[in-house]
Amino acid sequence: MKESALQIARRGYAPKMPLALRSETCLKEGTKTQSVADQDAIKALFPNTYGLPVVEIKARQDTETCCVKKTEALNVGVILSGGQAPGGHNVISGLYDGLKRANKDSKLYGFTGGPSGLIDGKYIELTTEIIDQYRNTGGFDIIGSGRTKLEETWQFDKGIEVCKQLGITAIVIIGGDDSNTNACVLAEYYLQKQSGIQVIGCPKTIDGDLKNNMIETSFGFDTACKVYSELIGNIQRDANSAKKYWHFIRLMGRSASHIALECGLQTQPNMTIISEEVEAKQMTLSEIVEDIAQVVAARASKGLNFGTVLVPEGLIEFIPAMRALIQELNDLLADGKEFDVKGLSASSRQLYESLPAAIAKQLTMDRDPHGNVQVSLIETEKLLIEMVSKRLSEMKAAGQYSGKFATQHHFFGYEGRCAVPSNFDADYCYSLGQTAAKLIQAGKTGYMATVRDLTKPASEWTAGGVPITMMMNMERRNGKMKPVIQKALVDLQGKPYQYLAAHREEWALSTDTYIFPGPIQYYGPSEVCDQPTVTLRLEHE
Ligand code: FBP
Repeated sequence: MKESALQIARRGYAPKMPLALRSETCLKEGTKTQSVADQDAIKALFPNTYGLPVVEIKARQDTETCCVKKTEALNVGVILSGGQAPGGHNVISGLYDGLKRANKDSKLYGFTGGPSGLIDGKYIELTTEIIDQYRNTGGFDIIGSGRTKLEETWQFDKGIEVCKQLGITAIVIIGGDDSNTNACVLAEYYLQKQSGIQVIGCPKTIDGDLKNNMIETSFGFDTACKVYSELIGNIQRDANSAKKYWHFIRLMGRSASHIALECGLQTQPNMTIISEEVEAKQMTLSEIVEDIAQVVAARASKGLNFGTVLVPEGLIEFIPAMRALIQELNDLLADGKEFDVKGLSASSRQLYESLPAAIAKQLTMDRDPHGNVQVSLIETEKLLIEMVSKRLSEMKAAGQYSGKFATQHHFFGYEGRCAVPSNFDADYCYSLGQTAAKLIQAGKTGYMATVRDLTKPASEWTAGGVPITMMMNMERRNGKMKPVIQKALVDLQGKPYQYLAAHREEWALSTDTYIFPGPIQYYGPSEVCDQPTVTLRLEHE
């Protein structure tokens, strides 16, 4: 197969790693942990994995005995779960290298097509030849991914059977909040059954919503945001040149607005809608439309009939009345039930019937396997264009607006999910894989691999593990209360949002505040190639 020059060059890139992971290591255990909320309920559901200590991987001092216990050859299985995120291949290559370094006879099996590979016994053995082809590449195509949920006892038992056949004693699940929740359920069950199979999770998702005090960012967020920001910057150059279009750009991120916020900070568009703010202010759809129309009119009064608006994919679910409607629809459509509008409450039905037909239809389409509405299929940017256009016509009739409103709409999501990982993601992911190998060697289960201090040079990053139960709370899913990892929404008190809010008015009306980040750079000065996201930098200031 013919490869691009960059593909060939990236194969030779040696990811940077924390110093502690390069030497013989020791695991330092912290104090016992608690779940973030609903402690009694989570403890009762996870009697074996609740309360474990946070662990940190340290370079072993001469006087210490090594506490990474397992030195024998290990057979390990790895699963990619959920949406693609740049860097997944590096988690796998880091894991492979870590296992092989500990014992060259260790084997890594990749379950293919996502979590269903474990249940169906579909796998490939990952050899050096295979791994080498995928180092520092984007995508999940090395073994494929899927959204099957691992949550039923028969699936877990099937997993034990498959692992026994292959001599597998540890599974690494690379996934988002839902997949890591399932990893924890699996770890608990395997301990209860004394199956001898450890389960370790790795924090993946471009959405950036798997983060907390212990997880600074999920992998893939950095690269995806840089790709989208390059595109937004290019559009802003075009808008500045042609001066004739308003561009409405919807950005992926199923629920939280971290991607929109990060891209807003990287490119400084005229407007960035943040769903969490909409919810906090209890805004209606009409109020959002009014805000946009006012900015369009204000720019028009200065002769600027162009601009950019960033719209987070998850917006619709953060408008309180829409959220109530979607919740009712989720419950009504749970378990593949037929949709009947009569099942909605009076207020939700009224709202549902007032929506443009295309949007109403998009709201009732198939749920994902976790019961969530597939927001990536809802074209909010078009809905907003339609409603803003209508509002501007009213304003024109009332003599409050006299500009032109020609529009373009865009949706950036898939463009970034499989991009060649930035140096940050390549390094971070490789380190996560190495960390997972260390946790397995130390006999840990029910942990998520962590790499922290990410705004420092990679050599100073710290690695370790955090008990997954620590990140959990109880939430309503598919009409039932379930233990899940708490999703991190944009913190309205946090520095990244505060920075955006402080500059909002200036960016709305200006012609010279756009930033044009350009494409991701892989080779060159560190300040061009190795910078983490603006979000991380502001959070660590
Ligand atoms: P994960 O949470 O599984 O990482 O997926 C994130 C995401 O890219 C969302 O931003 C998006 O809404 C969704 O996946 C789309 O998924 P799909 O391509 O399966 O429809």
